[in-house]
Amino acid sequence: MKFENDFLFGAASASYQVEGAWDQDGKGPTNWDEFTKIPGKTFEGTNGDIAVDHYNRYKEDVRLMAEMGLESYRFSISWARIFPNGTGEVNQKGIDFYNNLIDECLKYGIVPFVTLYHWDLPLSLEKKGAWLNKDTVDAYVDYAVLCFKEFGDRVKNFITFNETVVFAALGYLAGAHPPGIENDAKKYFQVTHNVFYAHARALIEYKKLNQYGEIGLSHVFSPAFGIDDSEANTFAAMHANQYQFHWFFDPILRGHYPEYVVKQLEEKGLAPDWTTEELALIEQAAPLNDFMGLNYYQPQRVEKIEEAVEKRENTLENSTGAPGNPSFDNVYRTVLMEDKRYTKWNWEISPEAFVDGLEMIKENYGQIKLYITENGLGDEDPIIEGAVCDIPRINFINDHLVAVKEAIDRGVHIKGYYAWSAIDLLSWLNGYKKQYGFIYVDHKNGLERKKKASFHWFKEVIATRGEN
Ligand code: BGP
Repeated sequence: MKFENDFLFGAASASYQVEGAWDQDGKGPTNWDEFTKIPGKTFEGTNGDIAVDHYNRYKEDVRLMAEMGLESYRFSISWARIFPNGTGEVNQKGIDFYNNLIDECLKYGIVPFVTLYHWDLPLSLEKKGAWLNKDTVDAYVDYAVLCFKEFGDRVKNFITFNETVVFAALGYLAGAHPPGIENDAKKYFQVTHNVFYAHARALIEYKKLNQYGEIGLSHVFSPAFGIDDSEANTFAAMHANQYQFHWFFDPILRGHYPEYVVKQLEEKGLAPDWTTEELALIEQAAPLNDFMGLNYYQPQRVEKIEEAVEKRENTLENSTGAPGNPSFDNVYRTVLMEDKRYTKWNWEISPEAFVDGLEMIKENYGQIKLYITENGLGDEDPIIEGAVCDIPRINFINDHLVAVKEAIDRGVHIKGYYAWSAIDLLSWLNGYKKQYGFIYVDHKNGLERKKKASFHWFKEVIATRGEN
């Protein structure tokens, strides 16, 4: 495989997972600062108070990324560093931090790819109903505009939101993310709509500023496949894709919600409270998306449920929820299959399904520009004589890069690949036990950074554009 010169090789992170410094320099508290302190909510009570202290060590981290030859670094801004209360007073020190981080990237020619919202919401907004409250949308638009004005001269790639399905579903169906509510489908759909509306408004504001950069959003991409070709399971896959794929991609790229889902939600009284103005703005914004970011980890294998199951199990060991759980409407469940490969956390490893999924995007949404904004292997990395030998990660990323190239050759428009993650970081529910980075962080030794085997391997991949 050989990637074109304008294809970006990058790696990603998110503020809460790396920065630490949770109350340093005027940052306000967030929903996650509070949530992780509730007993039993995270693995062994881990939290991001210190994380890997990227806030104080960003220079060292960016230098290591530069040494790896990274062409782009995707990171998120913590809203509460900029607006400690979500709205109102601005914290200049927060702005200074991101200016410094951006400049540090640019110093080495690393393209900063900035996510505005990667789940850490200022606590004052969380307390007022978070994304259920349309005031949060107004506050978000103000925050986004401030970021465009402060950073848009040097940041040419903005992601408005990361993975709406995850924070909405884990927050309001599984109860595993803030605000920890279970089985409230009405609220879940309302949150998704409010986020799409916020995305639309931010896009329109961005374009008004004529900053000539790119803006889009990142969705988790977990295409559903039936466990066999039976009619029932083919239907289950179609249904899952309508709710988990089209519900998220259609409003962004087509400007309206999928009819199949809308009709069912209306029948069940679960349709969001939406106004014609909001729907019109979503439609108006659709052609303004410059790209779509895809976070791909695994596909879903689904089977139709014949008898409704009431019980829903959540496990901290697996943030996607225990396999076998029914969908919110009891139509299908996800299944582990004997002939598939899985990570230690039961996430399926399937570069083949990645290629099929990317083709699905092309069939449905044509030539929209895509960035793979996350892909990686969560593992407990083996340490042999002091060296971090993360060979399974090398194999995983290699196979997924081959899949990306295959999709490009089949005509899918993909312009970059961001490994999750640049550096080891806090896994939302699995603490520091589950690692993803090219750079190891030694928690027993003052958070010392170490290059993993994958660091040297990825450096070679970038240098040769994937040829070796
Ligand atoms: C994505 C999130 C990331 C990251 C990743 C791995 O859904 O955008 O922030 O956490 O998943 O997830 P986990 O840490 O649960 O393994």
